[in-house]
Amino acid sequence: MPEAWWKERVFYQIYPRSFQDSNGDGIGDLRGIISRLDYLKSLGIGAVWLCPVYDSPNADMGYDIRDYEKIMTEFGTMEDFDELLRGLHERDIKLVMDLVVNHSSDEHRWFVGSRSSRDDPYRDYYIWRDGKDGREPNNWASFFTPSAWSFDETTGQWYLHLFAEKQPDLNWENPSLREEVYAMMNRWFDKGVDGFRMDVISLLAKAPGLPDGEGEPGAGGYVFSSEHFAFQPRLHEYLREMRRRCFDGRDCMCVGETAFVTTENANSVVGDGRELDLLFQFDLMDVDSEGSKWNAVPFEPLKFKQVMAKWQRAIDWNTLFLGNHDQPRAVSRFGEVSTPELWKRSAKCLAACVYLQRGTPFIYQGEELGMTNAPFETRGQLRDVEELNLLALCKSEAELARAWRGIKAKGRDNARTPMQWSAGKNAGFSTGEPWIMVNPNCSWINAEAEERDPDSILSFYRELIALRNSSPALLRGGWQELLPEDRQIAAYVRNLGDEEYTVLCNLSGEQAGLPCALGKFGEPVLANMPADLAANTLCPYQALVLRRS
Ligand code: TEU
Ligand code: CA
Repeated sequence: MPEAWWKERVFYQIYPRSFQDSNGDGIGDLRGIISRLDYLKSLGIGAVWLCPVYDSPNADMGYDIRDYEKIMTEFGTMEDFDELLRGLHERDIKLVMDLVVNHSSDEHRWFVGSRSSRDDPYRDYYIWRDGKDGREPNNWASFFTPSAWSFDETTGQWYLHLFAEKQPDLNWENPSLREEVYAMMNRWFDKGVDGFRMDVISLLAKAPGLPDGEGEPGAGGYVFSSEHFAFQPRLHEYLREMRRRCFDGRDCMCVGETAFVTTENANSVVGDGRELDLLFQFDLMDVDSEGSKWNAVPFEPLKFKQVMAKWQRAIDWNTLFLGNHDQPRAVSRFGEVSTPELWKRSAKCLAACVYLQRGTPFIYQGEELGMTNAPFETRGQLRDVEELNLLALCKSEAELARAWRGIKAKGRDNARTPMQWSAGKNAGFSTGEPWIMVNPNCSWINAEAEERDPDSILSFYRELIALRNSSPALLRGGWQELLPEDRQIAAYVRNLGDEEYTVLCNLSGEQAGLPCALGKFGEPVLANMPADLAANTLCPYQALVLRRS
């Protein structure tokens, strides 16, 4: 019996602004995606996660929605959207929309009304509070600004924004607000979309009374108080209501971006299918930083595989990903880019290691090409509000140098440089001036070149996805770890019935020993380099998948 479709398909995440420009304005758009539908099909993926395409002033690149039911002008029209949806469905590719309902844009009509007067019918769609002794209502810091509060002169109160000032938090305690969100979601479902990726869904409920955080004060003395706004009790009530009102009775799916999820609370939102179907956890994204994301620490294979194993054991069905639009490029942070050979081999090794586990793979655009971090040097090249706000806080050369080290290693713009289609002008992304710098290495890292190379990362991703799609054991089999203590090799077995696969990945840059010859694990079915089955070692970044039945 096939499982739910979202368990049987590989997802591909599209950041539309940087995927393909069709009209030469330097900004990716829906018609650009339409022109690449056959490329998407050629990957073997079965679903697309489309980052926000709704009308937005782009304070946070579309994660600040001004109208939930209008397409962002620079991305195209609703007719373009309908054509894209048809084009995907004709190719048996599902479409999952990114939806941001923890906050809206401050230019949304709800907030324009809400801030106009304390008696406005939309006042209570947002979180307004009186200040305390002339200061913010509490000491909360935001993800993007020192304080999570901004004062509004017109009505003399503060409003909450866990992200940028232009992203006021919606008040989910208000049933009218919730009703409006559900109605909007159902209208998108009625148009034929197949599901939603729910942005920072774990933050919808805030602690009653909005108490001060007790943690370490950060910039400006404010305290990042996620213990008061993540996984709060009423979250489950909202998610269950949303499931009943929007998802029940439809062949659809809901994947939540569950910031601050842990292996302890994960099953409270995905355990019984009454809330989310899938969740994104970020423990793997945090293995190369300590405390703040900006404090990069060396990548350690053992830590990486321990996090993967912890999550394979913690919940029955994981999402499997190496990056997204908020993360630096995987091969630059977890692989090796010092030589073309190691760049190619390590990118393939990471993919085999992560995507053959038990769960649903989510590939981020350009990852299948081995796209790398970009050589940002100046503030003028940056576009991300998170990076720009970080620089704005720096008060000394030393702080600036530290911030730049963080931005170069972990900045979100690294994942947002244009898709590298060819070695031509602007990497074939646009005939106009792109909205953000094109990575100069598009001269050799590009789809056109990799299409022609059977040994390319692109070719490997196609083989990997085809192998997964063809194998019940890889699609829905069990998972058992091998060599748990090994500091270099990630190894696990996937089995179902009499079909068994062993995945062996040397995540390190050194030779690694095995307890037995490779051939003992079966017949090789996927490899990122020639393998000597009599050997009991793996070369640096060597990956090998063997099948026994
Ligand atoms: O991300 C939320 C989130 O947790 C990330 O912003 C992450 O904390 C940060 O980038 C790491 O430093 C979602 C969206 O994916 C992101 O693009 C938005 O900026 C954010 O929510 C606000 O909507
Ligand atoms: Ca365009």
